[in-house]
Amino acid sequence: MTWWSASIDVSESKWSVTGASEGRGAILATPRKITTFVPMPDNTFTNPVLSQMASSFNDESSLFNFVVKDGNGVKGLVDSGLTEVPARYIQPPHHRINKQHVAGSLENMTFDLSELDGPNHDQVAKAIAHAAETLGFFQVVNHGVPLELLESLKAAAHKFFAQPAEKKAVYLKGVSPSPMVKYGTSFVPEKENALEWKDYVSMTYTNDADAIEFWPNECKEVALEYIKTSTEMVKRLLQALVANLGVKVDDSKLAELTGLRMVNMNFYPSCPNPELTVGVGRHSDMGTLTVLLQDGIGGLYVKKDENASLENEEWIEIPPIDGALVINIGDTLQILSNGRYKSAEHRVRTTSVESRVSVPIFNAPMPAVKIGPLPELVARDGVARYREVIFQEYMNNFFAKSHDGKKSLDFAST
Ligand SMILES: O=C(O)CCC(=O)C(=O)O
Repeated sequence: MTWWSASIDVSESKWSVTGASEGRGAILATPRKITTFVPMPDNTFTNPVLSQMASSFNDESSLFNFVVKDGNGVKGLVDSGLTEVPARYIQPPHHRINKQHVAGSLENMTFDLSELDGPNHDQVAKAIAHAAETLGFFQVVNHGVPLELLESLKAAAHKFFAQPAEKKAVYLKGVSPSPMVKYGTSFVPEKENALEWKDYVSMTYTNDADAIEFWPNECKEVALEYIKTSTEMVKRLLQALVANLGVKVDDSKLAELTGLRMVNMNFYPSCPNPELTVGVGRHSDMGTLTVLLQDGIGGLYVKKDENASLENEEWIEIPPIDGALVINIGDTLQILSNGRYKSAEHRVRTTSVESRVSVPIFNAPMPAVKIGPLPELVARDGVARYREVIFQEYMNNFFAKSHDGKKSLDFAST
């Protein structure tokens, strides 16, 4: 039998497997360094604590197994006590969130949706459309989602991720009891050179009965209520945005464009090196409209001018506002509007202070729906800026690549 030693240098909290040894079950300890020897009959560590150590955060494939395949997630890494991010999490400089590129915080872009029912309807609808045409991001209050529910959603997210890895890992891709529930980490870890500092659970809505049967107990009721209470708001926003384009789209078509709904719970553990990592890399959302609840930690940024080069780009923070929901335009709405509405490029920084949670609902077309620029707009503009695509194909392309700004839209470009 081969015996291996694993050592922890307590002073630096670096864990590493230091090599084979014939020592037997010995534990050597000094105040700064502990070394222990464990049997390796088939290259697996049996003691869970040591196996964490051994899946050394410097060895790429052990790290990948520990975080991605075994479902420990970034939370598992952080709970192991590491004090430096492993190399696999270090982003190339142009993906890091550099304070010099932050151009302030989003102001005067919070709309009171109750005003859509009163004498200020046109003014508010116009302001919403203007936000959609420029930044692609805004915030809303009096949105119809109860404020207590927002608090319960954040608490449910914390409760889900606080569970031991084995409880969450039952929802890993390939073993989850339903394809409608997926727990994971980063975005597409198999394709990413640098991983994102985020764990998530994603729940796709098909019907109430499936949600109650398959979604995780810790969050199913609140997530379902969130979908139900936000549906009317999404419809009203889309009606206002479509009306502003001067075209008629009936309600059944609007329902088709938001018929696929996914509610995610995102967990961003505190990070020892926020300057080197990202919570979510630069990307736009694939769907029609995203509704996002964020907690009070902050860290969500939107790119100000989509055409700015990497050197000149500026990012605006979407500040947490108690009781507000963040809305952003997705690729589908940019395509439908023939480029008039901007699918917003955004990203999330990490922080060493505290863990952050966010709860987006991605409202997207049903997979079989064809999306393309509305014909009236093509006739008016004299050009179709996008081709017609089946949303399932758009989605397949979206999930096949790592986050890279607005490159997802290239799939539909003419
Ligand atoms: O956590 C956030 O604020 C944004 C999350 C996000 O962009 C995403 O899940 O795609």
